[in-house]
Amino acid sequence: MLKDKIVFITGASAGIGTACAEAFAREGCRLILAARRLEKLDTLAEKLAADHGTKCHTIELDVRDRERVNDVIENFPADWAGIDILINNAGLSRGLDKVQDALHTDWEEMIDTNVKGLLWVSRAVMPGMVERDKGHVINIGSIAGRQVYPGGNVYCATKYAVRAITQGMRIDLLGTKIRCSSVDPGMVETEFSEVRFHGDKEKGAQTYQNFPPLKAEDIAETVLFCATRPPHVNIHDVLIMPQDQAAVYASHPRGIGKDL
Ligand code: NDP
Ligand code: 8X3
Repeated sequence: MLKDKIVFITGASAGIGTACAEAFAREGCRLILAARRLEKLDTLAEKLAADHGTKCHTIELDVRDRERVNDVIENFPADWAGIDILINNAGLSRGLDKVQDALHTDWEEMIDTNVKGLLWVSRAVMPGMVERDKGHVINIGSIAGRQVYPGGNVYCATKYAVRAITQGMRIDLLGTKIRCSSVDPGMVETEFSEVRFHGDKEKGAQTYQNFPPLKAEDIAETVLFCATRPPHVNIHDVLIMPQDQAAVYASHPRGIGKDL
């Protein structure tokens, strides 16, 4: 069903983005892989080529840089221009501080990446989808876009924004054949927490010690599910949580190594 489809994944150098690349590569897709760490993308592209014969186009891209986003997308080689699926995954959290204590630079980074970056990429890709009257935009939201938790303030605000933007996209695309979905995970073990704590690996790892978190592959499978429904079906959103996480800050402390 997805053979030879062109899938553009932002934030493909780690975590959920990498897992999505692997999932769509297994389906025979061609992949545009974007992130700031080009060497990671190139290594991933080599692995996917060896494992599945996947054709990849890798791009060093900071989604916050609107001019570069436009330039890159306008100038894709002709055989990469017809993007079928856009996975807006690039995103991050910074800090877990109270509003009265937080760093404004953390706020700017989150808003510029999670909200404005998603918009810049979507604005550049969606006109081509509308012209071709086909495509699927899949935004990675979060449980944090549905519930606010202590210290989550601005990160949660960005994910509430993603939820609003996804709903807005669906309304704006009404009458076209373009689908728009969001996949909203609870806690997933990736580089996310290390990034949240500004590179503190130990503190990042502690986040995942209380109960078995989701794996990036769980999210990739869910994204793939959204992308493989028949054309008359649009999955609006999927909330996916670890079994031991009933709400964003209500979890069962099962303990380390105690798998379900
Ligand atoms: P990771 O930190 O493992 O991966 C984040 C990815 O985003 C990396 O590939 C990173 O690449 C990329 N990225 C960050 N900033 C930019 C930027 N300015 N331009 C381009 N790429 C960027 O985290 P996850 O895989 O967990 O996060 C992916 C998405 O999932 C995010 O939107 C996150 O908010 C969301 N999410 C995560 C959850 C979790 O618990 N982990 C739960 C719910 C949602 P590079 O640094 O190379 O640019
Ligand atoms: C990431 C999940 O719970 O850390 O979006 O906000 S959480």
